[in-house]
Amino acid sequence: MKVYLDNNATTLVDPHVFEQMEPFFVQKYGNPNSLHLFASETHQPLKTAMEKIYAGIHAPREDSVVITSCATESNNWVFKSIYFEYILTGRKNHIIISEVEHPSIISGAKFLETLGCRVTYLPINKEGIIEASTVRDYITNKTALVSIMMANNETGAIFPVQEIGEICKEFNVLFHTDAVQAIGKIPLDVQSFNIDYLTFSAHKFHGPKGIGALYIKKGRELTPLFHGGSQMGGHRSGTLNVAGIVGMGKAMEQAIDSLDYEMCEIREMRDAFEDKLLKIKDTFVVTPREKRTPNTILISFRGIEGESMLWDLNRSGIGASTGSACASEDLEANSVMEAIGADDDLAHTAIRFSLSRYTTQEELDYTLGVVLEAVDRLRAISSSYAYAPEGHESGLDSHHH
Ligand code: C6P
Repeated sequence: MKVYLDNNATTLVDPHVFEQMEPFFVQKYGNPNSLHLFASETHQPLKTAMEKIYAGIHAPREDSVVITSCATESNNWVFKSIYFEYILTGRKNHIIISEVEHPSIISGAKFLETLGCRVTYLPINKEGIIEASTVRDYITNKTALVSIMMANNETGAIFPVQEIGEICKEFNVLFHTDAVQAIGKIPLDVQSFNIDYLTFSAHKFHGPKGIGALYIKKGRELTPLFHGGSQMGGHRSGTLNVAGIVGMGKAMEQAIDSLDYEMCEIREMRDAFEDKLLKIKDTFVVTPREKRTPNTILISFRGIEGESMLWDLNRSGIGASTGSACASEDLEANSVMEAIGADDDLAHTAIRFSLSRYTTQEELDYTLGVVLEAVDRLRAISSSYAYAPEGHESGLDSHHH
């Protein structure tokens, strides 16, 4: 049996999405900016797709949704533009992010530091969540941008973005949120959340890879990252990825349509699976489940290196991860576990299971069996488990009490 439980890394392209994209490769391949019939036949499908994308995030018509190649590009664009508009000109010199943002934000912030920008990395609390009040504590009149993700990719922790948006509005500071892990999992509304910029990526919600977007509120212009032709109103030049946009539109529509299923059925399946995993001795989950996206579990098995567990799972056809896919080759401790102050042993033992609307009960039952066997096998040969102090269930005691 093959079981895919790494849906926070990427998702399968929904067959309906694929079906809608297909004509735009071999049949309707015109460049939308050309002046002939091959171009015109792409116009209506593009318009329909854009309408679905606007509707999905509740963006009013007057705001912009600029198509990019992925969330990484959208995030980079915001940071580099802030540099050109505020830091370079000397108007401001400070940005605030959380210490558990995706690498496409953290690396962007670190790059700005080399250019003279001051960066505050907000800590998460012991539940793995940013407290909105900490944003208020660190805003100064030199703060150009606050960038806090809507939901964390590793734990699924949902951050209080609405409250943070209000604080930013009160202090007249621009607010960006990386909503990559939120679309299709929790309700999202750019208007009531006071968001200036919002990032997302189609492949996280059953759309294709290589297409994403940045929402930009009216009046909050950005310096383009790509200068060139007049595509996307000159905000982001380059020939449009027609198939990708059509696919992202359909995927967004379906993500919104299946939100209830995600919030009820997937959540129930996730919770039941998690209950069974937590029955295993010396297991530990950071964020309470009601404060998480419905599909995600980050669980630590004391004494078992995350990579060893992945190996055993993989041998049995199960795909999971130790955290963010793009950080998984470095064998470092899980970044969220480190941020909450978990001891070194525990920080290396996290496994992320992320479900999707395609996940079945049968797959979870099978996975549970494999996990149980792996825990027995790996703990039997684990020296760190043999010597683990009695009663140190979470590994957090020394840091938080
Ligand atoms: N996170 C994960 O395994 P791209 O690759 O550009 O489409 O998306 C990047 C990205 C940005 N923000 C967040 C919150 C994300 O989770 C991701 C992708 C994957 O967690 C791959 S590293």
